[in-house]
Amino acid sequence: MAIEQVLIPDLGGADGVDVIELCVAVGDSVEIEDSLIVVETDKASLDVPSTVAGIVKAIHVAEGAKVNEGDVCVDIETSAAAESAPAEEVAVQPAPAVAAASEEVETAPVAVAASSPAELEIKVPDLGGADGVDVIEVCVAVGDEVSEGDSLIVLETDKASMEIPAEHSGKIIAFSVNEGDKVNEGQVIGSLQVEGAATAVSEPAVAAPAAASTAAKEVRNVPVPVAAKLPPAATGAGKSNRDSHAGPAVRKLARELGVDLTLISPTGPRGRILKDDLHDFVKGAMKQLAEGGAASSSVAGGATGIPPRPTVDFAKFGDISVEPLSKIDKLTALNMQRSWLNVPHVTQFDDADITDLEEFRKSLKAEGEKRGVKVTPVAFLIKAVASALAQNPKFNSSLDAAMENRITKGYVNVGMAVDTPRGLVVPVIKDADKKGLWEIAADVIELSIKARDGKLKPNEMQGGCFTVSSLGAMGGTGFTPIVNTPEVGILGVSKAQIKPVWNGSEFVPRQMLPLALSYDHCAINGGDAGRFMTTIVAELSDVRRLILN
Ligand code: CAO
Repeated sequence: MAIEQVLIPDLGGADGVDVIELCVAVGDSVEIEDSLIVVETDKASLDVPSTVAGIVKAIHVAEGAKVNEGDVCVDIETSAAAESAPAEEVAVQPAPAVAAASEEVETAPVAVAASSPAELEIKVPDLGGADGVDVIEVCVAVGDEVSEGDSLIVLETDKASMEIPAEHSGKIIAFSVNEGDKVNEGQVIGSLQVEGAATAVSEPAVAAPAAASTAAKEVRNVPVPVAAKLPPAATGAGKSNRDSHAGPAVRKLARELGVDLTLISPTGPRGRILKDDLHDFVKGAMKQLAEGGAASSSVAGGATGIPPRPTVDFAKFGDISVEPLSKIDKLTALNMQRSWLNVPHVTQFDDADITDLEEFRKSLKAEGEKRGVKVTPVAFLIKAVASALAQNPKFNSSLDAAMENRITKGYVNVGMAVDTPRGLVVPVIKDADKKGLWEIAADVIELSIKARDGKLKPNEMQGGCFTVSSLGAMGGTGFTPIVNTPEVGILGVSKAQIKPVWNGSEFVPRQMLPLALSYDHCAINGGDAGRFMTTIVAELSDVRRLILN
């Protein structure tokens, strides 16, 4: 039997990336390049493809878990081996059956087959060092029958939420935590009566995928992420969110959108609610609103009185084609809407005289060809913005979500909006204040090529402090960009034009670059913005000063 392990690929240095979707289940046949799981950073989602064809034998990650490069993702029995075994034989088996089947017996934890009911303590698993973690949802009550993998409670730290699954199937006979309690690793939170099931007592009560117990010994040695394991299908009419089966990412989004999960029809494997289900539900609710129906009380937006987008039957007027939005487009839409609704935007305008800068830029052409780097206007813009951020730290800050603290960053990372066939992405030029013009120009080229080729790594899109959005190559005299929250400002750049400028005694032709600075008026006042914009204009208008920075 040949079992191949598919590992989490290079994530470009990103750590603790969220698993947002499992695309396969144990027993599924997969081909090379089939998506196994989907991971998501705050900027992008990436499919982890299978590197071999065969049958999924074990899944070592769970939706909501955090993974790192090199983590074991899925075990696949390669096609040759799979052909000799019917599908049923690769399905998950109870631990004792597997324990009897192979040499892994020797290394497996002690498994005790209980023929009469056994009482097991339910313990809080390894919480990755976090103490006093909030219980945000209790999913079971005394008397409930649970299956292995069903969610018992949902915990939330300031970084992530995680579901704690049942280690075994059985009946809850005691349960001692309530919503709002705080729990610690190892804390006993209840008891489970287990009938005639194996009680693998040597394993900690960690959210290990069920399939792990059926596979090779390496599986047991894999560090198990402290995170969610999704439960099997929901049954019966849901009365509260606890009865809904959804991963932490989906639950978090539902909380943010104010959506009651019990009202959503799941389409995921084993009845899981996917992010798409949530989006479809919100769209449906908005449509209902548009059609004059009662606003769904489960959608917070419905209660805010924001008029929904109209639903129009465009086909009535001629041929139409309908294409689903790309994942990037959907993420952008969500981010833009969140920013638009949460952030009081103010946009202020100015023109920078870039006549000297352009002359200087052209003079760099020959050297640029030698170095293999073209210095475009965006490189100068990033340099000017980085310098202005260093001089005006308020623009290099974010407010926390509760708007009680300002977090000022000691680094200056500038995001650059790049228009790609897949949608808008914003790679980040790190430590832009410490880089020279050539280095920034090289970063601009490298990151925009990667962006267009869909090759950006998550960490290349993270950590931005401020964004530059240049539509200069496309034309236009001005636009009002939307702040990439929680950043507090964004600079929109339009096409430079020769304009007559009064120099005190006559009009002279100067090349003027239109700039639009949008800012979050919760974090930035007009005076701050005026100073910041003046700094940028001064930097761009005096190229000697700019390149000395
Ligand atoms: N005014 C006049 N000309 C400009 C200009 C400006 N403000 N900015 C760039 N140009 C010129 C460049 O000089 C270049 O001309 P030459 O080849 O003759 O030198 C040409 O336009 C093309 O520039 P470019 O696009 O290759 O390079 P860039 O550094 O200016 O921009 C990038 C790089 C990645 C920012 C840009 O290609 C891009 O994707 N812009 C779109 C960003 C976007 O979509 N913003 C909206 C976000 S909100 O929806």
